[in-house]
Amino acid sequence: MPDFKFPDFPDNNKSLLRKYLTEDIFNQLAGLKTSNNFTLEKAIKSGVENPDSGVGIYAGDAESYTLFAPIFDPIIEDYHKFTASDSHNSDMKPPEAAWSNPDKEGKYILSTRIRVGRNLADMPLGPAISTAQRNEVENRASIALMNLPDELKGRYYRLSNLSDEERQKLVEDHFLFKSGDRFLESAGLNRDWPEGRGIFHNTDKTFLVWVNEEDQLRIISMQMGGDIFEVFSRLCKAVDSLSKSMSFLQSKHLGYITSCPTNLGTAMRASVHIKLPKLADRQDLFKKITDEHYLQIRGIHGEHTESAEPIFDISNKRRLGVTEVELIRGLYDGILALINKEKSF
Ligand code: ADP
Ligand code: CIR
Repeated sequence: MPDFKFPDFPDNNKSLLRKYLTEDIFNQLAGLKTSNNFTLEKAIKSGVENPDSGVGIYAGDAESYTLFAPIFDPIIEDYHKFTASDSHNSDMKPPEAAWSNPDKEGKYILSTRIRVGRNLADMPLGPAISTAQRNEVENRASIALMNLPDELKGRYYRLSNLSDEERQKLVEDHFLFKSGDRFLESAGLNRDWPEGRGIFHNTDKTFLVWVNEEDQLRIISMQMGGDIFEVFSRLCKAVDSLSKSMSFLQSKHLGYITSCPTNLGTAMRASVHIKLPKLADRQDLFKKITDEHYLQIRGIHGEHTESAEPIFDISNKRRLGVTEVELIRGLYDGILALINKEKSF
């Protein structure tokens, strides 16, 4: 590790990594290694190589979050408003009474998607996984996915067996992850690409599972329109079924453990693609409402993309210290506030 020095962050680096990595913390952690040989150098490579990172750090295993706690803890607290003494609870039981669609006339919400990330309890996370372990994850996932009930039934497609056209079409239609993400590349998450990666989906593509991208499993429920309750109910059913045949990495304090600290806890991102032409011209108001409801605005082609049309991806920003049901409720209320404001112009 002789060349590993305190990073020379450029001024335009606004990441949480830069905000919290002091020389003291660096010197304290630089020589440490987890049992999977994961180091601080590997953890911060993405944030150092990509100055436009918002966060800039990844974990190689559950132990990374404790061994490197002096840097992970303040980042987790800043992002999720969750302190080292807080606790996390999960609630994936859809409430008895269904919530109504926040956009009953179908004028604003184009589609709804909810995903959760999961990793296997007995494996390192993607940044520290070996080729053989990653292939073993794919093997176990494809077997578990063969036994799903009813509308969840579908087929697993290995990324290496898809033609470029098939892959591209799935990406453009918002069903599949893109290839070559530079943040994941620096984090070691693209090693051996496309080996061990793939996508499962049912016939209607309302239930999908990504295998071995940023997390070992991304379990996804999505459909056109704004029926958030139906999308959430399908996701809960799928996660429940998969939990019977796979054991997921979790801790009492951090909930489900993921490679990126922004996904800890519920590992859930619930989003709508929503058309808001008037609010698009009032960025100050738009941001005020999303901030009040702890929501994030992304472009509609996924993270780190811009929206050319006035259509936005609006999702819950926090994932830790709040239950899944509470996050869905928060998204619902925030969407309602955005639609009401849009109607008021
Ligand atoms: P993730 O949610 O998995 O963290 P991204 O922001 O990269 O990651 O989004 C992944 C894909 O999901 C992208 O193709 C994006 O367009 C699509 N997507 C996200 N939200 C929705 C939605 N509400 N409706 C349709 N597609 C969506
Ligand atoms: C970054 O730091 O920007 C990337 N590593 C992704 C971080 C996770 N996403 C997010 O906060 N929206």
